[in-house]
Amino acid sequence: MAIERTLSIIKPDAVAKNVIGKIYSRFESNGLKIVAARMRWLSRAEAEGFYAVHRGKPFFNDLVTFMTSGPVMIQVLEGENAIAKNRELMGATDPKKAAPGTIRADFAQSIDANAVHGSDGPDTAKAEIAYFFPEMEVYSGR
Ligand code: RTP
Ligand code: MG
Repeated sequence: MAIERTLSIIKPDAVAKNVIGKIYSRFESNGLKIVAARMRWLSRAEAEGFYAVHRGKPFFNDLVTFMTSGPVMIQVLEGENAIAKNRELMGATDPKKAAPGTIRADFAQSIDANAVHGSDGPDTAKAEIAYFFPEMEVYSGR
């Protein structure tokens, strides 16, 4: 199976709940290595640019307001099948529908404040990683 990289964001609700370490531990114990990381408080323009694919959707404004409501922890995860693996660990977008034991089931309270972001495919992973990290600041775990 291919070694992949994916972009993960621990959203403002989970940072405020002080569970960055608990979420990192799930990545690490499931074969995902943190190969870049930074804490940032996103500007509105940065959040709008990051979620540009959702521009025009009814939830876009609330999403951007939420993502700029406090600091976020942004990381690149590397490992076998990292994109799908991270999505599996995150659980469904709506925490009420997320499988037991997933990050969203355990740490999120609503579809808006849903604890984590993860890239949804190889193209978005590449673009999202480049949005936050120059290539020289991503350290291969191998
Ligand atoms: P994310 O991009 O944050 O990892 O979440 P996702 O792939 O599971 O969900 P996506 O469809 O990409 O939506 C991005 C974020 O927008 C909010 N959302 N609200 N009210 C709604 O119907 C609705 N749909 C999406 C969620 O906070 C979701 O994480
Ligand atoms: Mg998404």
